[in-house]
Amino acid sequence: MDATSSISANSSESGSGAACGASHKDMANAIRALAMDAVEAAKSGHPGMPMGMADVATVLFTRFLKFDPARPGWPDRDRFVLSAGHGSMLLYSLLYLTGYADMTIDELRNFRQLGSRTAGHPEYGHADGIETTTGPLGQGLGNAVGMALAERMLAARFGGELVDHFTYAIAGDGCLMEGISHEAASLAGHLRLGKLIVLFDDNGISIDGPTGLAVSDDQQARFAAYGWHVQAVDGHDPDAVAAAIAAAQESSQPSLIACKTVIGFGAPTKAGTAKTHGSPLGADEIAGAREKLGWPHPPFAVPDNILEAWRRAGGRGAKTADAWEKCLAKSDSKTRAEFQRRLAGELPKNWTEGLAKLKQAVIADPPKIATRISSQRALEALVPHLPELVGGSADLTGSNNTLVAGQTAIGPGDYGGSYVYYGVREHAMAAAMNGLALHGGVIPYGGTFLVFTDYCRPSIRLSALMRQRVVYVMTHDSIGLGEDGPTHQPIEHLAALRAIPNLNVFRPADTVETAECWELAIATRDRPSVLALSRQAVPGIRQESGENLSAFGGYIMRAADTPRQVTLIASGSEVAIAMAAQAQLAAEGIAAAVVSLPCWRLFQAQPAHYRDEVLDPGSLRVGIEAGSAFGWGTWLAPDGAFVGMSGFGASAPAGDLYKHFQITPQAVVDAVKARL
Ligand SMILES: Cc1ncc(C[n+]2csc(CCOP(=O)(O)OP(=O)(O)O)c2C)c(N)n1
Ligand SMILES: [Mg+2]
Repeated sequence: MDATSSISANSSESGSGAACGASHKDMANAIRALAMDAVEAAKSGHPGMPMGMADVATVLFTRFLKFDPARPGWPDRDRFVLSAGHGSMLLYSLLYLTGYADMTIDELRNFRQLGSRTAGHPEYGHADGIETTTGPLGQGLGNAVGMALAERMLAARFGGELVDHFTYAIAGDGCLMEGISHEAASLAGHLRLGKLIVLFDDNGISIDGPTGLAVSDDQQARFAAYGWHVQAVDGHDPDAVAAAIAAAQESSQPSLIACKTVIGFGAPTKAGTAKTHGSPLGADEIAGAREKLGWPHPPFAVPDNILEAWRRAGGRGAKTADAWEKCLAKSDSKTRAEFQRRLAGELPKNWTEGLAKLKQAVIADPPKIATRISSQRALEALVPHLPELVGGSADLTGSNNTLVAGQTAIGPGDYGGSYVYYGVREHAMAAAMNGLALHGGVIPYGGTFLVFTDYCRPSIRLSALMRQRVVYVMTHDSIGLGEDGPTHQPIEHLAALRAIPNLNVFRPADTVETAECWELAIATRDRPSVLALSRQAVPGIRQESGENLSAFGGYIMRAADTPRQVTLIASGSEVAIAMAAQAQLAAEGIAAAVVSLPCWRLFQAQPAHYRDEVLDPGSLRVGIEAGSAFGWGTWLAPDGAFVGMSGFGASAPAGDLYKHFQITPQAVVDAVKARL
């Protein structure tokens, strides 16, 4: 079944709208008018981009895009990403015009208002047809690369009958100026993601004015150098745009189509200038645009014949979707069940079996290993059960311990594996992982050093905002990494990550906790997770394997012998220091409990009585973490002590650094004795 070509073949009869008496120009002008009117009504927004790209988008949605507004979740639909998210009214207009039920004209009237589906920038989950949240420029491009990769990997697994679709993205000058676009485009070129087609809104304008103020890149040469198929067209010539998209579909390379457009097309005095970029055009300019475009209709009114033409374009994909559903129904029952399970994001039965065995084995014979190695052990236990796992690392595979037996790498034109060598491209890795997760059918995890979460942070934030199951495997999580020194030693990173809403930040203390945190990261469908893992070896501490205690976020690792005077609260590699301090204090007749706090967010979600039981507000509390104190007041206020870092680290062997910065059992004992 070649769904795409059947749509293209039908396009001339059902896609042009001519049968209903609506021309391409009418249909594109509907987008322009809705964008002008909605921005005017909201008194804010970005009319220029939708007006400029209306022709290109009309060609794409009426002649090429494989979609069915009645089945927005159809797994083999083409994906459309508006990377230039400020042009949100372009997407909202298209969704309304093509007939998505939840995108009503009232939603357009309520553009940018509280509770509307039509937020300032497209928000994933607010309406069907919004495939990803965009706004931070360039991120959408990275998402599109991940979606295109997911498509190829699923096609390799399930075959072209079930998985064979394009990923389209609209990107502006801003997206291409962003650093992330370099990484993402380079990765896509390397992997030869031929079903990725980027429509570049080549209007030569951004907020400050002509792009020539700030950039002289030859964008076409740049993408050609990445190994892309590159074309340039007049973005207001529908046939030229159509010919370019058709040619792009044929290419085995990812495609860039530079569409020369006029920002704010149709605005009589402001078109072609930055004045149309991000503010309402104003009543006079809009009246002039209506005249110039030949659009005499009142605000938010789309004449029946034009709306009908759009709805017919929206109906083009129904037959293909029917055929696809039949194809799925006819596939063998095992393949169908596995495909449906994976696309639904459900986990197979017994997927935790390997982890349970790992926990029992390390409790019986506790290894002294780094938690990054424990993470590798956890992956070894997970990978055989979870074919949907797509691993990777930004050129630190051997350090992040992200590649395990049974995984093979994907490569250019070869997508049968389950591991991605992302190269030194942390930004693109994180954005692509969002795209992989959003596409569905795969669960991405990827690694780098914890300190370089800074290079992933914009995408981590979007994983959290979109509630995507993405697992960030971040090793070398403190001064404990040693000799690489302060550039590589995270200090404020745990605090900064814990500040991101919806994100689960895990810092496990030993192999048992690492297995538990991995289990939570995979089981939690609606959140991304960061696993902060040590470079240096830590002892096995946990002695019970039954319940997943990390799921409580924090728990008593070792109770005090006599009525508790002190509570030592630590995470990760510092739990072992707390244990040693507890023993020293006991020898001096001071009763301390050790609390392991692998995930603050999960602990915060526990009932107050549980938290009080664990932290014992009547006891002296001491926090121990080889990172910034920022945020620790939550657990230590009003008069607890903190043993950790107050500045940058240094270059030296890890043991020397812990002594130098006084993150030692003795320092903990001293802090306790100074306060008791
Ligand atoms: C990462 C990021 N930086 C800055 C912005 C603010 N911003 C929104 S649109 C824009 C200019 C984009 O120019 P272009 O892509 O050419 O859009 P056009 O003006 O052509 O619509 C900027 C700087 C942003 N949204 N994201
Ligand atoms: Mg521009």
